[in-house]
Amino acid sequence: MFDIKPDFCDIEMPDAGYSIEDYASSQARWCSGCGAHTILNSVQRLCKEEQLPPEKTVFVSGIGCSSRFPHYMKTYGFHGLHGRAFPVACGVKFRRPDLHVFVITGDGDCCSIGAGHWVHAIRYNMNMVVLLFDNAIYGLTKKQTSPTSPIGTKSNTHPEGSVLPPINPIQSTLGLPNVSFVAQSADWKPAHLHATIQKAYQHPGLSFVRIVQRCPVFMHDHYEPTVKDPDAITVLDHENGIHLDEKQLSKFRHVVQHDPSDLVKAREVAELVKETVPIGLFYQNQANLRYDDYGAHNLGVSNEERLGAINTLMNRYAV
Ligand SMILES: Cc1ncc(C[n+]2csc(CCOP(=O)(O)OP(=O)(O)O)c2C)c(N)n1
Ligand code: SF4
Repeated sequence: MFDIKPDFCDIEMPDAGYSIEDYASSQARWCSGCGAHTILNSVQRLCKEEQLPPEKTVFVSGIGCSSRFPHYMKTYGFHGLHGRAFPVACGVKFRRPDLHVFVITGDGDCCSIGAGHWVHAIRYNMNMVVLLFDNAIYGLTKKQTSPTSPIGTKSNTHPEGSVLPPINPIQSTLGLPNVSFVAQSADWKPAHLHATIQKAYQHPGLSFVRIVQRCPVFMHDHYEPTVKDPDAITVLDHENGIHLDEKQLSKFRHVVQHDPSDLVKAREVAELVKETVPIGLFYQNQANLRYDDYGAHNLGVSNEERLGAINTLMNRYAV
């Protein structure tokens, strides 16, 4: 007999202050040198800085190397089906707007099999942080062409080199209705990456962050020149953008001013990717409608009624 008590989500935790150890779970099993390690460190740091209660924080992923992320967090997590992180995360957020929701997805997971969900999650603009780990390849399944693989990428599905132009996830997201936050960073620029994740967390709505992520095992030749070339990156700077101090900013050779309230300009800047990798905040609009706000105001269903419905449903399967 299922009888979930209404107070199950009101657990009082001691106010001791959370440390990194309160968020770090088992040792990450990604390859040595994989860019995902830096992203994990940055997210754990953010959780500590923001003192996110682990029992009020959930990481939702699909399938892929990147999607193993929830296993390495001592929070709630949902390692779902390939391409299905977004609908799960939207369901969680809609029913539990009090939770801090993060989506971890790969370029195959988000831009291929999950592309339909990606489009609608952006449009629903629920308050969550989406981190797209873009290594431009299917890593877990050992090197198939992904929708973001550059033309000519030799892979197990295209031994002679891929033939189609890749999707630019930044440009595609900027083209969607109700888009409210789009940023890009690179795993080998940890200060910028962390400032980007902080800014994304503070945004009220869906923050879409594409992280250019090294896969040294299957895409070594693709990333190595970019990582080593000081001219390969252009920083988008603005007082309302991603904040870097003077010292951090001085480490970049190419810095351009970009006002993140200008959507048309943001789409132009996203094209820069052909010459360099632009990192920074492309676009932010805090005024867009959020479907989780709409839900909270319009559902009119109490916690007790919801739990009663869950208990009734579960009892159908209890013996
Ligand atoms: C429905 C379904 N289709 C295909 C697969 C096989 N599969 C598992 S991971 C993956 C690709 C992962 O690539 P990406 O999302 O880029 O993540 P990465 O491993 O590179 O982090 C595929 C095709 C699957 N598990 N489920
Ligand atoms: S295969 Fe690539 S993406 Fe996957 S863990 Fe190894 S380095 Fe990372």
